[in-house]
Amino acid sequence: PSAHLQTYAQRAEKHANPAAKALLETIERKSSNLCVSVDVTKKADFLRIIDIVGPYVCLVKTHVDIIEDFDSSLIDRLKELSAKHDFLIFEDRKFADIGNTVALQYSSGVHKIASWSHITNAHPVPGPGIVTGLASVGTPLGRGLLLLAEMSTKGNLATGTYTADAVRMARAHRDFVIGFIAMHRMDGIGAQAGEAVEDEDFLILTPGVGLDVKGDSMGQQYRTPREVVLESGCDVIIVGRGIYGKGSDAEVREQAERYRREGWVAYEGRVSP
Ligand code: 5FU
Repeated sequence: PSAHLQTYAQRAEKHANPAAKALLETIERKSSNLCVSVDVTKKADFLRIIDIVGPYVCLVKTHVDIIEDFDSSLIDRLKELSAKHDFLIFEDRKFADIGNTVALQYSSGVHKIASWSHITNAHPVPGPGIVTGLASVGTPLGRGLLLLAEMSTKGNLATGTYTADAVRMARAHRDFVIGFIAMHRMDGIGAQAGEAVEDEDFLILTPGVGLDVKGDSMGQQYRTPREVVLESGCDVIIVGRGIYGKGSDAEVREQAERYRREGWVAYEGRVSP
């Protein structure tokens, strides 16, 4: 059967990339396909929210460049929380430059992303050199890359042949590119006639997930976990303001539990209808 009709555990066995395998195993172990995006600007808030949602997530997504009081101790604490609560880390860096530059941005600077982030992502717009550049840093460390094949926002340009070309770029780098940021499954998209792609299993991580509102004032569009996981076949739901934007710690915990449950019920409905 198509990969998304198999269990996360079955799929984990077939992945060679260490980050993809670890993510699938974590999802299975914690019964959670929830990734929380912690888009806050203060170190203390960032760590507090992660400590609250940690038990309910497989993955924590970061934008470390928005943290005003960033320093290397933040990364030490983040790694401690990752071990304490058993989740992986995804820096949503959206690299978009030439291979040589992204290799430096990934390994160096203030953030040294490759040294702590299991997964990161890149726009395919510069062409395959962006993957080669990031792989030169990430592959020796056992990291995984997602390509942005689609986006969640109104009017975005990642559609049609652009999306198909992103999938083809990923197929040429199967050891390092573990999947996509996308709104639905990419199975067979962009394949040449006779190209054997039936067994491919790219992970689909999907932002733009919310249960209470349809969007924001800047083009974000939300779908429910059911629409994303059951109807569109995506693997991980990414939720930001729907969880961390809810006020009290108790409410944040409650929303994390709620999205974990909704995401998991949708997955169960998919693999055993
Ligand atoms: F690639 C994308 C995309 O297409 N849409 C997104 O929303 C990434 N995102 C990220 O997911 C965005 O940068 C936020 O960090 C997060 C969504 O946050 P929200 O608060 O759930 O809207």
